[in-house]
Amino acid sequence: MQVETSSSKYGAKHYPDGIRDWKKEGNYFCFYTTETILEIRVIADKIIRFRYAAEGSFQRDFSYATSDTLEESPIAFGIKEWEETFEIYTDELKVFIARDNLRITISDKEGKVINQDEMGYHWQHYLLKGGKIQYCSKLVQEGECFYGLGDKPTELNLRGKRLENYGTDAYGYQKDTDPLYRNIPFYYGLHHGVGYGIFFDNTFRTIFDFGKEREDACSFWARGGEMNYYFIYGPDLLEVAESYTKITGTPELPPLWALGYHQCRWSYYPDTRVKEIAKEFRKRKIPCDVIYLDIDYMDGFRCFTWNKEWFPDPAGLIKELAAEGFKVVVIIDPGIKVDTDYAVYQEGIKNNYFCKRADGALMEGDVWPGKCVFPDYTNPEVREWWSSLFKSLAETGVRGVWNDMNEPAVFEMGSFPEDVRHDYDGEEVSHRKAHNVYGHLMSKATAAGMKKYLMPNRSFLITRSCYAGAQRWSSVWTGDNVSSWEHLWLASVQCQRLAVSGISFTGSDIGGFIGEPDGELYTRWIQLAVFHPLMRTHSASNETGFNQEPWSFGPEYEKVVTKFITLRYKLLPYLYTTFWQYATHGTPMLRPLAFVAQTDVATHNCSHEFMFGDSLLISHVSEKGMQEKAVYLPAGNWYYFWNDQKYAGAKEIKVKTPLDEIPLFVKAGAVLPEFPEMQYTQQTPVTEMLLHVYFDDTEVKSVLYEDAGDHYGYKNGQYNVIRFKQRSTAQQFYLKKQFYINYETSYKNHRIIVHGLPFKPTTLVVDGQAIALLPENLLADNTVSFVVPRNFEEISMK
Ligand code: MIG
Repeated sequence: MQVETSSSKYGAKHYPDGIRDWKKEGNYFCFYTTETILEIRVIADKIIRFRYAAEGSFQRDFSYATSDTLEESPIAFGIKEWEETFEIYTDELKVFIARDNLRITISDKEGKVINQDEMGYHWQHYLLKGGKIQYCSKLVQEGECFYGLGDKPTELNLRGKRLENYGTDAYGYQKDTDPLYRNIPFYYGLHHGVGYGIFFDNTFRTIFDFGKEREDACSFWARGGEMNYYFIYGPDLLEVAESYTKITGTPELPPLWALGYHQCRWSYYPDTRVKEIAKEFRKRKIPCDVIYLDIDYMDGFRCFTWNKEWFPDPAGLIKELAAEGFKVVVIIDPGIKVDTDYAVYQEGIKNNYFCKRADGALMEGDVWPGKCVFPDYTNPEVREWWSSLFKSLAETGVRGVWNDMNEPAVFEMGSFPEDVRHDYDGEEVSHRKAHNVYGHLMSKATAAGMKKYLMPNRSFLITRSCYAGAQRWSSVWTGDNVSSWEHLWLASVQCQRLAVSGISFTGSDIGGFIGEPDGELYTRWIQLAVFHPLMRTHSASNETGFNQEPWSFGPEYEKVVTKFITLRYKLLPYLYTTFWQYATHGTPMLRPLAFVAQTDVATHNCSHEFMFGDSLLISHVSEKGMQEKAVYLPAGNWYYFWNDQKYAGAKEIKVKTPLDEIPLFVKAGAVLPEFPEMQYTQQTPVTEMLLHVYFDDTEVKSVLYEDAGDHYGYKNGQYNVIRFKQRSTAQQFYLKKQFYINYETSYKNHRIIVHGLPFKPTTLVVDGQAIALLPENLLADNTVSFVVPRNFEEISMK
């Protein structure tokens, strides 16, 4: 054992000494040094879990992040004993453990180093507060870039930064504010074209240093708990993302309406105002599916109550809105008003459900209702109770819930003091260990309740705080942002980062929560948000009376905003398919360019652009008055969405950016499905589904997923997966389809529009039958449109 000097806050640093003994049991290995035990668990070919017991005994092996469905798949692996190391190998990886200091080197099967300990594991007594600080340090590899870590409002590549996770109500945060609301201790490394991930599953305050303190060291530590991390190998970053998402769990499919447009404000009230807003959308023909009720719908901010004066008949209001195609989402905060006449308070007190301080007094703090107490969501019994409270909301017709203030946020104090006690599923811990999962477990209990009471309908949840894995039950938004151009960029970076951190279902408050955007900023923000999985306008404009609705900025802007919200609805089959890919494979819906072209260093620091799904590349307009934008296109061919101009990638190009266009590219060869225009999802049955096919002479695959858009029939196979393969040549267009079909769509035909044909076609053959092409089929010299039955299998054109 090697020991360094100590200070009054921290004890000496302890480094493991040599391996004295080892054992293998099933798929795990243990290595014993004088003090420290290292457990290595082979989870899969490319996933290895490392756990360290500082002084001879492991803590309870328990996680709020990992999915119950995570299987440790039986695979081929083994161990070799070398003179200086042990080597654990799988078909994909080699893990070397140094005999004299326990340091780890991980390489691919050819021996190329992927990740290597610098000092590796070490620990230190936390003299000031008790417990042990758990460290691990790795070497920064040449040219290494770092990504991930949830919602950090900073450059996409985290190299040179130090960041931490301790959920915080960061009202009006700015670039580089840290920490923010969410706690996702997961990062990626990329060097020499090879990507990997490290998920440090520890709920204490966690800190990551990506070569800031020492240029050549990447280290991460927690102020308690255990060093417990998953190493996830790619080499493709997207594959790392998929594996991480499988470890921490994939979501169910959301109701289709949740992918529509959401309108929110702090707050819409009384009920007549809510109806007015809804009417305005329909009158102006601006599509919208969801209206939110912020805190003012409640009676004195008491959760699960309604303000009788402003909302005398909530069920009636919701019914009326439903008839117009609107769903209602209501906010629920964790703070329960101290009020002896209030049933939720009474029940919680009676059953001992609220958090207590170390001395046994209730944890009391001021939030919106005044003095409040707070449920201990880390107690499974409390979670069950909390879930049950949603019965009345569901019965009133509420279809989604918005969990706020759950970092937890407390006025004046900021959050809970660290001495607050928590059950932590039977472990009994202080707030230091439970803080980062407080909002996580609140949202988990909320989701469980809404799901139960809304059955057979799907429900929707949005939460502000969470820990890794919350994507299993909730969406998130980026919190209290500001109406500024810098925040438009932050929204883009934060959503990309959340998506590669397992949480794809995310968006920002369009237009900014704090402050007042002008028409141009609002319009540019709407254009970006069409390509965010969650599309919601929200603002805190109650005080000033400022309005932030799509029509608030005058007719010129309204027209463009309407065009883009309409486009959102046309793209729904594509967005929904992308969600399905995420839900089934864990593939992030938003993909930073570094994740789609990782061997191209030009993409590594690119934060202005990203892909939404397999086929669309977006680069938002980022400055006031911008007339033109430089866009980097990764390798391959791309069509400009607005005029079908074709570009070859692996270079930067410039496009004009008039107010009614955002730089938007379609991957050549792709099939892009499109709904007809609508005012809300499932307004009328879709009678014809458009398929835009973008000609290319390389082989390109696309997919379309369809189901009822609600209910759980898809879990019993009631869905369609249609796979397209375009294999055209310069002389012939050729599209082939394969499908699994078990859901009856309302439409029977596809209108197909082929873009960018290099020739003027004369013959069209559909499933072996020649069909005459008439002049009206030619939309332009290189654009052809025709109708085919939904179940076609093969189309060619010369
Ligand atoms: O202390 O419910 O981030 O979206 O409108 C502010 C009022 C509390 C903060 C949320 C914001 C919400 C607001 N809430």
